[in-house]
Amino acid sequence: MEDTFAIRPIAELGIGGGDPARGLAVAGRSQPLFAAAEIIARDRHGSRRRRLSALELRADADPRLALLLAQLERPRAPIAGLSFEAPRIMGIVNVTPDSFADGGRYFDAGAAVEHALRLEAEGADILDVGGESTRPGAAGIDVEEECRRVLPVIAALRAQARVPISIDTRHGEVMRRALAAGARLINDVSALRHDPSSLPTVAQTGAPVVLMHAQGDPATMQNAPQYADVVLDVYDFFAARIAASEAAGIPRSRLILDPGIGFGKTLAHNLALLAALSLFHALGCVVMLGASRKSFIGHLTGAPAAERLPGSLAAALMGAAQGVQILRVHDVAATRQALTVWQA
Ligand code: HH2
Repeated sequence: MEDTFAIRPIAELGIGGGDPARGLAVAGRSQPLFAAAEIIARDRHGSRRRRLSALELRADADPRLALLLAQLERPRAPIAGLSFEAPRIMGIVNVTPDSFADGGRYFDAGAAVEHALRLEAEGADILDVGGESTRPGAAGIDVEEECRRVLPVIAALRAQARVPISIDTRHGEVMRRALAAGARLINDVSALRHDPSSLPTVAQTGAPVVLMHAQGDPATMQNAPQYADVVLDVYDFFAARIAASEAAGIPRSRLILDPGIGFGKTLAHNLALLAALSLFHALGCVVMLGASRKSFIGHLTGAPAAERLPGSLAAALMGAAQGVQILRVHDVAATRQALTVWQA
């Protein structure tokens, strides 16, 4: 196992109440500000944690801390024309017959476009179009069928929507054709590992990409997922995928990291990740969270997918309070309202 060295901003100074000079500002933003950080070091003997105040962290002579601190605080470059002073909302457009929360409702291209335009009107900053369900147990689909589903929707949205469109796919061929049709951003739940052509495709096209963590394939990923320490294992996974992306010619400034809630994770794994989202900022990328209507809310509350809006909003605000820059959600209007109140 490679050694892990990480810093997790903790102790939020409070909305509007912090003195920027005394706090840690994630990606150059004034909200949220953190008073301290947990320094985590893991090697084959185990992990050690200690706490430093923001002032102690700045004064520490360890060059590894200085590097992580610089990556934590550096403002993120805009992606697909979007800046990140405040959390952005990605609205989900599933052009699938079988998605877990809304399968079949927007399978028709016209219905999908209408739905996407409604999400834009409700305040979505990005529209994420997907043609393949990656819910637990889902079987993969043929690339031609995936293109038949998503390309007409992307082409129509390119003409009618003002916000950037992202393509949710694991396939290099779909990425290439979706970008040609007007998509600006790639969202890959396999972090460019599922299809060997995806890494070179993203490198050549210059598109920004979401690298999502998943353990295993959708068909089998919920069969007893295991981690040594889920939070640190996901952190190490991101570090490795960032290195692979940079080696292929994709700069860090074009990468978005998503811990992949529900993808090869138990309830305890999902909750541990939700509680530690701020850890991922020191990798120097935009961080994204997709918790909307997911099973962990059902496991905690018993609510079916259609009745998980309150839990989804709570999870979105947990993300916002930890500096997450993009929230991937089904319920855009409600999330926008929650964020407006959180930010006020
Ligand atoms: N979750 C899903 C699909 N794509 N992409 C990212 N980056 N993060 C996520 O958490 C994520 C994702 C699953 O949700 P959904 O699209 O609603 O369902 P399905 O995969 O069944 O279409």
